[in-house]
Amino acid sequence: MRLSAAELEAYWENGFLVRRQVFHKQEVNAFRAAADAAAQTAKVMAASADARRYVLDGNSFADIGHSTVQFEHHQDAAEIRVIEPVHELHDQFAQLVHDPRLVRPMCQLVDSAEVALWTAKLNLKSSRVGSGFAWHQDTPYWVHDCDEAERLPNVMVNFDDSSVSNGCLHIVKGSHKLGMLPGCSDARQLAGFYTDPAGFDASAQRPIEVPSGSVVFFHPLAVHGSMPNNSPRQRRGIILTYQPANRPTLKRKDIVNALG
Ligand SMILES: O=C(O)CCC(=O)C(=O)O
Repeated sequence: MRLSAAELEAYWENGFLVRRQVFHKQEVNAFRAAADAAAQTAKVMAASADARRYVLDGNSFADIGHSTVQFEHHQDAAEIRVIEPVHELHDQFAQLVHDPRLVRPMCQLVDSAEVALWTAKLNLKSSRVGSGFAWHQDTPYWVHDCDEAERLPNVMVNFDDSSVSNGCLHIVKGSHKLGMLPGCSDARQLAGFYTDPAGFDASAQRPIEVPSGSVVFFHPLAVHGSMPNNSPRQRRGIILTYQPANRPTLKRKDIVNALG
């Protein structure tokens, strides 16, 4: 389960590393069912009296306690795009946080004997109406909550076969070496969170086209994003982010040490 020397070298050189079909068909089916159940729960939460609904750049969000639910980007969208954090919404995801297939490599990437969860995002991308995500790095989102934002590697577990046609993740190879890049400065409310395309070479982007059950580890400074899903196929996945053990999570501020 540990990353080989060649895999580690590839991660540090490229800013990402793919391992194909780490999770078996049955496990993937359970993740899909959990994703659909979590989306139903999130819809109920977002419609509850406790939810604070708001719109940013024309897109709908709801904050319920320490959870944020983001809806798809078309007018009056009912489909959910992102739930963060999601590990508390379904046992399947609560257990996945501790899976040694993720945790052992993460200990190497965090450079710590033990790791804790930083955050867990369910990224859904519905068929036909699934929205893209503009180029960004993760560190600008996290730098105010963590003193070591460069020590927060991600792993995305793909629940569906992912390709350019259903809006797979794209990562700009080598971009993690550029440090924290300037954000955009246009009129969008969230412009500053999107990386200014002048700061990196978009031609170095690599689409992460993988079969379901595959995982991609990627650096928090790696510029990444995705295209819309105009296909008839969903693209569901979870992105788990880890940190050294005994540190609090991004949103709830509890400590979720990984047991794996
Ligand atoms: O699901 C996507 O479109 C990309 C997700 C992503 O880049 C992120 O959550 O940081």
